[in-house]
Amino acid sequence: MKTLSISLIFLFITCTASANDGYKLWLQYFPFENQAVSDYYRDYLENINIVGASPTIDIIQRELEMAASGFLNSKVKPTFKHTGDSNICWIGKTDDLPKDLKSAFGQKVNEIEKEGYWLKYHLGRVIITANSDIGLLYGTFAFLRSIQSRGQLESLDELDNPKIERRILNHWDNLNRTVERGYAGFSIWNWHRLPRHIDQQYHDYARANASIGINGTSVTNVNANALILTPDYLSKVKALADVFRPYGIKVYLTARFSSPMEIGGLATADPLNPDVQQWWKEKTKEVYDYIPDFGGYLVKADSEGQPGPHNYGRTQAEGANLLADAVAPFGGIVMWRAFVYSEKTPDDRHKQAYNEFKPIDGKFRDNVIVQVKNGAIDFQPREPFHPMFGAMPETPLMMEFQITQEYLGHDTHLAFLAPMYEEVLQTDTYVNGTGSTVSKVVDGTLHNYSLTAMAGVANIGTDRNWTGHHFHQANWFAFGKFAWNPNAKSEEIAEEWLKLTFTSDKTFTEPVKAMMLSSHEMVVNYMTPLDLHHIMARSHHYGPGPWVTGGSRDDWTATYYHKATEKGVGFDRTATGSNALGQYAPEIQKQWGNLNSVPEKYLLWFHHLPWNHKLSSGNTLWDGIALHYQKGVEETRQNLDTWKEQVDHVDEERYKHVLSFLKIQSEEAVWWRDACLLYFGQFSGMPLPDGVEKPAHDLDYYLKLNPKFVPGI
Ligand code: BDP
Repeated sequence: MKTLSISLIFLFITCTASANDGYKLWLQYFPFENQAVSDYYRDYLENINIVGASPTIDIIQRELEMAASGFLNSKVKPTFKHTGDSNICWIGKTDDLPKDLKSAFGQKVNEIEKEGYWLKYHLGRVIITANSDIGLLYGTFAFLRSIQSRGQLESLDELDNPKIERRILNHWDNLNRTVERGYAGFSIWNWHRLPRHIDQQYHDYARANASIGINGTSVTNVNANALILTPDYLSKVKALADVFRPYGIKVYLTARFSSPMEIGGLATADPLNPDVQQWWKEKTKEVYDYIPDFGGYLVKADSEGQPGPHNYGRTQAEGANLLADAVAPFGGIVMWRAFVYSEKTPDDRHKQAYNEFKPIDGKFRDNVIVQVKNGAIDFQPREPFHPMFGAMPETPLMMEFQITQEYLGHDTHLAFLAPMYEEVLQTDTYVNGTGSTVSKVVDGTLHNYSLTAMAGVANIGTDRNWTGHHFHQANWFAFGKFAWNPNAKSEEIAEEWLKLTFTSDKTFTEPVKAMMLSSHEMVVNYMTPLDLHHIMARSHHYGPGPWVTGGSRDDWTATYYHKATEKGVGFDRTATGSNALGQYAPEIQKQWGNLNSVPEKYLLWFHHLPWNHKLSSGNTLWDGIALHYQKGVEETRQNLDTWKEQVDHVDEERYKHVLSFLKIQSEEAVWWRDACLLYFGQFSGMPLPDGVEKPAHDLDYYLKLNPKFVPGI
């Protein structure tokens, strides 16, 4: 048996010199770095037996061909057999397992679920088995990942099932191809050319998603346009669905609640009106005529100007059930967003969704799942988990993460979001006693939800590398990993992504992984330390705007959230304030409500404190804030140094691209620090502590900065 000398391979650098625009994402399949490595894997890539025939099996075969030609740097195609069991790489469904494997594998194959797979080394052979073609595709990608990261094949024994049933990207893409909160160019959906032109990118998109287990995509903005439900557009959506199907990806659409009026000619969209109900039933049947496996509707209602059941004095459940009844005969679902808050700001925005949804827990149809953002405000750099998680035992809840960086510096600021996702998922809600983590709510185990799902607001656009910043590919990748397994670990994700995308060389992966893992906290440091929040510039949210006040809505201003005065700063959400804290379990109320036990990372989210309040470090609150800003700035500089040290490990194109973005980030961290400290300093009246650099300009300078045409709105 051949074994791989791992130590050997780290001596070699895989991806220097040649240009790489990043289009291939984490599916680079770099050539093997030397003969020994090539000899070790070659047989497994060249002699493959795939049992079965289907469009998905064809995709598996193509993927293996691509991988082999990449790894082996040759045009020689692997030999595929579709019968027999002689080859050393065997891919086939559990029912087709050859006798010897069946008896060797025994009962364990029964642990493989619908979309799961088992990747196993057995007596010199690599076996990929599953119960569905999609499971085989996932297993094939797992196999290729293990080769890409130069794993030992002998130790392969990966039986993996997704813990969440629906793993969905949400595109906030408009029909005119702008992307709301999108910073990587325009929408990749070219509606004008569809359905007659099918761009190769649609296949590449599906392939990338399938490689990380994503099995759904909602292709249109939640601020929905009813036109998407007209025949013209449905034929375009059908064309996309046809491309995505063999990759195991279902299409979902956002439904505008007022569609019956806008495209149906009705006078009302009241969910209890029989004509409205009939309209949705017929419209939905039409959708299924185009797309027989259509996933269902995603709805933003009664929020930020979107129409909804409130317009008719109905509840969110009545609104959701209207659509749920329409999709039910076809097996569809409704993802009803909980991002509902009033135009009138009657109460702390933090409390509004919970107050609206909690009383209607259990009132939704079985095929409705309520889609809840990770936090109660809006995708801030750090938010405590949304109090709805754990509070709705009778209604399936799904997680909505934002992958695109609306509030985290847009595409030029490196922020690896996995630690942020992990932090939320691993927080204990305490609703069913200790250990009731958010992840257990979302994977359905805590309340036995029959439906489980996770959504990620995509960061994908027409930029050649898909995501603007090369490192933000890692956030798409990480989302896929958490959707598959909400207990995934950021560190493993970062390491795997780096190996697949750049190189397995530890002199590269170790420092760069450390840079990634600390990058989210770094952004929190220079933007919103100690959980200040929503202090970004108005509307486009690019750059600092702690001074934003007035205008159409109070809860879209910074002053509403930080409440800075000479007396102090922060939002009192304890019982003496808005008591949003009261929406959490008693254990959390006790811990987060008490200044001695509240984690400092949530301090100003829940407490309004005087500037001279003593932090655990012994610093005053003012000094603490200032030092965090300074630390964030220093970390961006450190990252520049770390990256410069990688010059020999990365192809020139990506090296320079990342370097230039890191420079922008470092400059903008200074902008954030100086603008915020000058602004808050007016209230604290305290000097900057030692170690914090003096701002280069006065506050007026920052107030007047007014970047034009910021993307994403
Ligand atoms: C906010 C965005 C806005 C979205 C909204 C939503 O600013 O563009 O439409 O969330 O999630 O984060 O519906």
